[in-house]
Amino acid sequence: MHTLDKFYIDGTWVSPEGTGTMPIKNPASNTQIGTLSMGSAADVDHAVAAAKFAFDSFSMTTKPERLALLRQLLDVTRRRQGDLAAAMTAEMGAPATMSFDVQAESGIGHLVAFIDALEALDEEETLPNGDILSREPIGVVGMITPWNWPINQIALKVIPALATGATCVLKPSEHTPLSANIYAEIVDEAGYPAGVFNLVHGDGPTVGAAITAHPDVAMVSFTGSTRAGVEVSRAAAPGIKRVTLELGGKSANLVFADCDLEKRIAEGVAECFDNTGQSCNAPTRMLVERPVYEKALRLAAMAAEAQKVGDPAKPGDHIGPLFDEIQYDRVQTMIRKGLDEGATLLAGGLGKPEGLEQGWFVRPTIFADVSNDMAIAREEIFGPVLVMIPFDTEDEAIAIANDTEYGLAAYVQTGSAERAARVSRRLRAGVVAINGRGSDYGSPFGGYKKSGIGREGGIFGLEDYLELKVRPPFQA
Ligand code: TXE
Repeated sequence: MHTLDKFYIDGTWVSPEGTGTMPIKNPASNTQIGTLSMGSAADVDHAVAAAKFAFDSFSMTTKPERLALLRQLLDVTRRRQGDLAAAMTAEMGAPATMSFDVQAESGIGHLVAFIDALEALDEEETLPNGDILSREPIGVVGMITPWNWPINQIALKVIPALATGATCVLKPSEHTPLSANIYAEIVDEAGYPAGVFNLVHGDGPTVGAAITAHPDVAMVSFTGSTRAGVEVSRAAAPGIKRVTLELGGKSANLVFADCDLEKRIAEGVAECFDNTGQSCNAPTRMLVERPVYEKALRLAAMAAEAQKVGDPAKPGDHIGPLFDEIQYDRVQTMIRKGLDEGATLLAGGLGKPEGLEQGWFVRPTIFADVSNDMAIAREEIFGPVLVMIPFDTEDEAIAIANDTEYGLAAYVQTGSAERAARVSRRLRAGVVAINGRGSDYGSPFGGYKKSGIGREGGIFGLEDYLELKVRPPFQA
């Protein structure tokens, strides 16, 4: 049993002012594995005061000093990769192998890319007009992260603050506090000055809202639902804070007849089911060119059949459960909607897979003959549910792909380099993957339209945390 009854504030673990608690649950067994103390606005005040005080000196550190600290952070993160992975498996059901190789590894991959980006960043330069431009850390940054990629999201927010000389208050998802606590231990061991990084646990309406509205918080970086993203934007507006948002998606995967169909369909299905479908950039709408549509349905059904679901504590390439009962109910409701809307069920369906009745496991599901105006094609389901839609022309495929309120990612499968470039240019999405290859650590991640504001990762991720200042060249 884990008892998380301390917050990391001002370089030390302190008892919270808040008095509430919440169970920490394992989604595979639906059993309680710990208890989390929930913070209050007073805890946020304490953490922000520490971050504000620390900003005075941390913002004046040199790039070599910050690079040295980041390299220490890298050493400790590498050493604790297994602990991070085990925590995420326990608290949100990421399968052991994937949790280590991808979920926990993201804390290392992003860090290496941020070190490269900081090395390349010009903190001061002379503009063509002779004025001097400097890039300075923005101040205290409030960070609110979700439960689906816990360390990935924490890394994308905390590291650019540490890299630029900003200070921060992190509120991780109340559902994934174990990995967040380990991350705080990592930052502590790396030797950051007190107050540079602070961790306050709690729920969105209490702690999240207090961070967002706090007058001494200069910027809020949020990842989560579009609903909460709107609330964060509203609450931050009176303080004229900078707000970056990474929200939902309903990303299209455009499959053209000239691609390696067997491979691309199998991979497209697996990518949609990865992390049990709980990824903002999951390719959840597969658009298939009509002449190969029937064959694609057969291949997709085979891929769904081959998708193993199982105990996340065991190594292997299976997927685990959804992360909690609310998410399970949401996914069941959407599958029911798909059936009611008249889509053809190609694989999976309602209920739990056989033998996995205890946890929040779902059946990997595919709907065929979907039209893009059905709810299952428009709403983010956040479970292993794929919809397949046929198209006749390239123009039609692009129109369907862009006919969504989101714009995070898009996927293109084609044997033609010209088509890949032509189609990518017309897709209204921040990240385009081609033939199974996505972008690497250090590339900007973020979306168009209701998928968000700003970009995370690498040099563009650093820029979000910087203010620009100009002054003339000195003349006596
Ligand atoms: O998210 P919430 P939920 C989507 C996905 C999922 C749905 C709901 O479709 O099914 O959102 O998930 C904090 N002020 N995504 O309800 O509530 C909250 O405490 C400040 C996509 O779990 O948005 C947590 O730390 N903060 C997404 C974080 O927001 C608030 C990842 C996310 O929780 C707040 C997660 C408020 N008013 C869900 N309300 C992605 N982009 O990948 C909540 N929070």
